Amino acid sequence: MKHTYTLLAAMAIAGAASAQTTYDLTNGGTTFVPDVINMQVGDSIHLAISAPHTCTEVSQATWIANGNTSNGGFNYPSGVHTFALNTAGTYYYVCIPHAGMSMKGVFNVESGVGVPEQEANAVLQLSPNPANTSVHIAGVASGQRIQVREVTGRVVLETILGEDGMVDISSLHTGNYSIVVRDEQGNLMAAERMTIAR
Ligand SMILES: [Cu+2]
Repeated sequence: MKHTYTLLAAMAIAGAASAQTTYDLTNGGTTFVPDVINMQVGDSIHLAISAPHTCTEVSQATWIANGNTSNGGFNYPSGVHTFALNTAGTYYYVCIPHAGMSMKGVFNVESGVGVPEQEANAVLQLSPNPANTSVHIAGVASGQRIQVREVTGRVVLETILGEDGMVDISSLHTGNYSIVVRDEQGNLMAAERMTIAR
């Protein structure tokens, strides 16, 4: 019994240390599917997009403006590509022909220790972050649709941001999430990582 337990524990530790995930990213018409991917450093993207779409990294400012000027980062034409992201941070990308239609998405790449990198983000300011039972969202107008997603991409909470900017997250368990803001048409407006710690 003890032997079995020790073996399982060793396997769990080995798995946690070496686990790498490949996330599929494709397009449905002029939308990236999914348009938010939460991942860890070293995880990969398996990109499969049809012509004439591209997956082109841009600056945050360009992304917000629905522009299509490359920032010199990754820039994949239509087809199938697999690539890893080995530095933590938020990566913004668009489709060059359709950026003006808000065909865009983000990769939220976290460092392997489960603590998000702190970085300036003019789009969404979450406070506190790590959060406990509620989080204050600044940087978007009240009335916007807010989604809270697990690392897997599953939406676990959806609400309309009130005047006070507060979102009740007391029903969610501790862990890493992302907060995603969409407009009335469902277009991705902003995304930021959030940790819940208690
Ligand atoms: Cu496109």
